[in-house]
Amino acid sequence: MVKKQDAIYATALDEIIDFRFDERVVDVFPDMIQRSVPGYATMISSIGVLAAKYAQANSHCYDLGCSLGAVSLAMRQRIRQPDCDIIAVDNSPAMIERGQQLLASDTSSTVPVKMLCADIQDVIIEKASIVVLNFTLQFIPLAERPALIKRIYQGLKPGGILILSEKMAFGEPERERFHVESHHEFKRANGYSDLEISQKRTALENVLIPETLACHQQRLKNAGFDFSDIWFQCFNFASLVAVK
Ligand code: GEK
Repeated sequence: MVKKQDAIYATALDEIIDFRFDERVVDVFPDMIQRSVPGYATMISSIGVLAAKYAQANSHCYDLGCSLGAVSLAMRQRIRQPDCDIIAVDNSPAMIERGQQLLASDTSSTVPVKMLCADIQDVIIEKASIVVLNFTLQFIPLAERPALIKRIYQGLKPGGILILSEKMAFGEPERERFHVESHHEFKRANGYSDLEISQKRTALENVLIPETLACHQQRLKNAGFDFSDIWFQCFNFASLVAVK
């Protein structure tokens, strides 16, 4: 796939509106996420590796907030268990439309993938061996997060896993500063200007609400997960796994 370069925040804007996953974002999304999320490609391929191990026969694997379906495609390539399908959900119609085109051109596997345009809050989660929230929970209102995680726990089969990747907050100012500044340096190294970094930051301010690792782990525990651990981190971007 040819990656169109993200220049959405490259020129000074009179007014910066809250970030939305609209057609303009969809158009540049693979480039945007690759240049903005440290370790993104490693996380995607590693989720495929985890899917090979944890997918169960006769179960569903969920990719919640699937965007263009990168997680679904990585899982699909690795899953070998019979009667296992993938349900990919996003509430951006533009994402789902483009994601379905990419899925149609993927001939790497016969594992069925169903892509749905829906709010993840309205999707029934059942008979699940894997649920992935790859940078999605951070966009869900704080008050709604505990119930969603609990519903995921209840929908998982014993031995099933939740993979939860998030932009993290740190609480302590020195740690916060180190990670935020390192992330900005990562973006500069990938060609984003200071103007782009600062305008994007403003656009995400009210939309993407990060939490600390302790906060995520407590919520997972409250939902019923006895075990959770961080399996990947690069600067302020991390991924956890929780096992039922
Ligand atoms: C990847 N997982 O490439 N219901 C459904 N979708 C939602 C909701 C919701 N309530 N809220 C946000 N989204 C992907 C990357 S991007 C992360 C995930 C990022 C969707 C939203 O439309 C967007 O496509 C996705 O969650 C978040 O591995 O761009 O930082």
